[in-house]
Amino acid sequence: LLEVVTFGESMVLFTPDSSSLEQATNFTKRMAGAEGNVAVALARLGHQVAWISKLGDDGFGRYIVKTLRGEGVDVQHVQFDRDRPTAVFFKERSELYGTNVQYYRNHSAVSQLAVADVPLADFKEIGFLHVTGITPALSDLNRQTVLTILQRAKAQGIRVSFDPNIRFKLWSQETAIPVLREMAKYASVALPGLEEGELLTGSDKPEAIAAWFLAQGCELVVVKLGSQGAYYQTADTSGYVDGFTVKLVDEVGAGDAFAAGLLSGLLEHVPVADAVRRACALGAIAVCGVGDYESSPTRAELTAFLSGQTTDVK
Ligand code: KDG
Repeated sequence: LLEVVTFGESMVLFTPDSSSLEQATNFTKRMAGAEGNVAVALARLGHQVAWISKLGDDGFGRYIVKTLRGEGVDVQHVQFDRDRPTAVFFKERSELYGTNVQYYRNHSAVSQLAVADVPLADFKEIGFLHVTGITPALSDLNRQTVLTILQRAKAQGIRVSFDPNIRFKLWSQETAIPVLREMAKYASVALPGLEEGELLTGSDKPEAIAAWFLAQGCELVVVKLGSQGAYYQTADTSGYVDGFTVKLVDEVGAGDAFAAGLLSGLLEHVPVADAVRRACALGAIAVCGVGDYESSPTRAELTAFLSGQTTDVK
């Protein structure tokens, strides 16, 4: 039985083998995309998860679908578009200037994803529908699709988890903020980062950010505080969970791993603080390796990490 359904865009990611896009001659091909990352992280922990999207009917699209299927993600609702390509993007990371991404995703296949492509009626029994604020930024149709799907999910009693994932390279602040605030009204679980929370609520205090989301109708708000951990709040309980100390290699994808860890804990009905700790652990593990999803742990690796054991074979 499916536990989580998510939809959005996955892309081919090229990372230059040397530091900058300008200097690079060789690139490594990978897969990336927020919702797909969440799906892989959940599948690696043993959860049943489906990812829905449109991809180009091209080699990159087949690579993405094979990669996700290989990870155990249900891709039966993925469609291929003959006329529009799979999106690609490039990521350069410099010690001095941090990470910079360059997208080539305008008019990609997913921009045509419509309400009918996400058959909610088939998913009545799921634990969560996971959405991010990236999808409504991709096209006007995608914006309508996301908002309509969220309205229908709420009407059908499907719990929605919402990661704002604000990407100002995709849309302006003036356009993004009202749409993301609207999305918050349909969410059961919201996962803003601290800066995102500030943009959406006007406060930089985790408690006030959480209170705003609860007032929109969310049941659980988890404000991500990076290496500091996270703050969570529900109607009955709240608290801070410490982060884990790890060596940062590549921070992109940490929020997606965090979301997967939280959903995993909630699906297993562990106490909220333990679900948030699992989320922090997945986020910490994700930043230790290159790539968005590659270092996401299996269940055994997560257990070892949480108990402080190493997995060295002697
Ligand atoms: O969360 C990671 C994503 O940001 C990355 O995989 C690319 O989906 C992506 C996006 O739109 O930035």
